[in-house]
Amino acid sequence: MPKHSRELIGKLEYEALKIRRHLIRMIYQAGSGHPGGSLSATDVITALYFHVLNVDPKDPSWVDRDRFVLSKGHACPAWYAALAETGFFPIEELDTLRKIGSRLQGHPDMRKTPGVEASTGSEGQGLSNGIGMALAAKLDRRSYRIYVMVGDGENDCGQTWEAAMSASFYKLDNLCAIVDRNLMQLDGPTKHIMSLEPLADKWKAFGWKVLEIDGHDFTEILKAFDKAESVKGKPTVIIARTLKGKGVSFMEGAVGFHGKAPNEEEYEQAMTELGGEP
Ligand SMILES: Cc1ncc(C[n+]2csc(CCOP(=O)(O)OP(=O)(O)O)c2C)c(N)n1
Repeated sequence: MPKHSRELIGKLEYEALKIRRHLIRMIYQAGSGHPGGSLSATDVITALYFHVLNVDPKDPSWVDRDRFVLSKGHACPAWYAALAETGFFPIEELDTLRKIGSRLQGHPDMRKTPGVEASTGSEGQGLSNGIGMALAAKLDRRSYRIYVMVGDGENDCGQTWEAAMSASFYKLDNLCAIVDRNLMQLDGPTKHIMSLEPLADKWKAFGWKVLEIDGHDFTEILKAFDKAESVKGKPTVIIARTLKGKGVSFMEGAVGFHGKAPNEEEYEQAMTELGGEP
């Protein structure tokens, strides 16, 4: 029997669809937010929370938990939905996104939200956060792992590369970065704003084990996480090829939905396409 059964893949596909519905509803109700980069990140985040991460929603600060940092913090609606669906806080709370006093702010706040390990949203800083956590695990001789998702636009930030250099210098094989390679950033295709290719070669040159996968194929996502866990002596980066807006036809590849909520008509169409009640 394959290690990742058809049943598991089906469950992850089902959970990802729920997360897509949640995040579209949350952003619509808030009237603001980032649907495009949330939808591209959804499948990797789903695989992490519903299969890979060793966490305890009832004890978010458990010392031996795996850590996840969403460096591209603007995609937090997908993260909040995964945290709620796995029991970190009530699902009804999702409807408070971006409201004054809510624990679910427009960018993740580690002081407010159970399960959020690092406050992010200022691009380029999450990998450094993850490196601190990975070094701490090594110093304390603990076996938890650290996962950091970065955007491809975020790879423009110099701090990402300083972090990349130090992670391999310190041989952080308990660290796995995921690049959400949706080929877009805030106001256009990454290649028009700052050329990133050859991206895999760059990460390799910085001393990382590099895996390249389809970031919407759960079999490939799970295999990559298994592989990352087996790599010794260096950190691993998974370059996940994704589609900005994945799952909602008029958001797919549409730069306009980087940071814009759907209007009522768009919301209803999106929910119909995602198989949910508007
Ligand atoms: C330091 C910093 N500069 C600029 C921004 C504004 N900003 C928000 S999202 C974004 C683009 C991010 O692109 P990417 O990381 O590829 O995200 P995705 O396309 O996956 O949503 C930018 C420039 C920011 N959040 N932080």
